[in-house]
Amino acid sequence: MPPEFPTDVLGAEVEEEEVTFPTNYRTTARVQGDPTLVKKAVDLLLGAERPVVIAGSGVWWSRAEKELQELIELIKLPLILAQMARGAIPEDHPLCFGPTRVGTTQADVVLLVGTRLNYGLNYGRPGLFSRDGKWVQVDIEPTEIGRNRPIDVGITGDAQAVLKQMIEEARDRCKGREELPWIEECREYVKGRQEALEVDLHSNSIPIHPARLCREIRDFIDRDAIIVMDGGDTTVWGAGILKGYEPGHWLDNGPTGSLGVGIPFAMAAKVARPDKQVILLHGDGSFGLNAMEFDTMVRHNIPVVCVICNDEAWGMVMHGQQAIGEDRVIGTKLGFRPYDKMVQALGGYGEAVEKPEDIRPALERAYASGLPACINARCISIARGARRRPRT
Ligand SMILES: Cc1ncc(C[n+]2csc(CCOP(=O)(O)OP(=O)(O)O)c2C)c(N)n1
Repeated sequence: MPPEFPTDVLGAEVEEEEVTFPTNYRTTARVQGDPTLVKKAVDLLLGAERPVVIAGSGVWWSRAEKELQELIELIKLPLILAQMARGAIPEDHPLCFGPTRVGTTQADVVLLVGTRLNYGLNYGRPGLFSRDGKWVQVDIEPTEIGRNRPIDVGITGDAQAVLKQMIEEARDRCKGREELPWIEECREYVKGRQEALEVDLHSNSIPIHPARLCREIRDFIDRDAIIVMDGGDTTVWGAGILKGYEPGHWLDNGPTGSLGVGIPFAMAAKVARPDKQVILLHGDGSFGLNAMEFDTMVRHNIPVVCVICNDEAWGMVMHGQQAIGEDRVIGTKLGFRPYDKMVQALGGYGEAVEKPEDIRPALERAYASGLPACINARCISIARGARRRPRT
């Protein structure tokens, strides 16, 4: 590998006492929110009939999980989690609705904490979010506030610090506060969505339905497994079916959808937390981008288990093409590549899976192997909600 620094710099010798090592070079100060705006935000939340909180990765970076939980329990607010905030609050908490965009079309007050209105939240697109609702946004980066839509109360500040301020402001005003009927409506909505998914979760179809694949993974992995996802439709299925229960245990393509991050992320997660199960759910197209990093994992003995939802396509893009017309499918069919054999050849564990009942035994064998492993599952190519998509 060519040096990235001039060799004379790399080879230079210095006396240790001449060096200032980087200790205490970061402040522990947290940016507090403007108290007037904090009060306004709490007034809005306490006066709301249909409030919703959407929390994103900023909650993780600021380690604000405890405060987030305290606030939603105090005011009794339904919570939606996006990206790295998945698992910030266990997703079986009665006020936590995971990634389901519950109630956003009817909400009269929306509190955004540490998240952009990025593509994961459809940029706050009208129609998906209520038009007349009041919006409160808390973000450490002032230019993010109001970027994609007008904000009624914009609070620049650290998520943990501002949530603490909101808790202090709300505490005495919440004595005897009961749950709004709205929360039950949210629960009913999520129940309905889950029921609609039941058939797919238990599908026996061959090739395998992605929902069945995700359910098998969900039922198999430990509650504190680190979940990594990379792909298009695959990650939409995975995000809706897998659940986060621990802060900082969820890594995906992030706000720009950058494919190829899966193996590097999973590898880093396993190195950081060797005691944990790391599961990587991958699309087949995106797997190809950094697949050779399996060699790195073999050489350094990093036993990540990767399951490929192999729909033989750049699925999400292909489905977009198909929505215009079958004749518009260009360059997105990939065929079934034996990635399992590739991983085997590199010294890892590899297995192809064709039938849904073989997924769980394959997961057991992959984890038991103690090797970096690839389960290459042949799946049907289907977008979540495809039945509702317009066809022309
Ligand atoms: C680096 C990068 N290139 C291109 C895209 C555009 N893109 C979004 S989804 C997708 C298809 C992904 O296919 P695959 O990984 O097989 O997952 P699937 O959609 O089939 O589940 C593409 C190409 C992207 N998000 N990132």
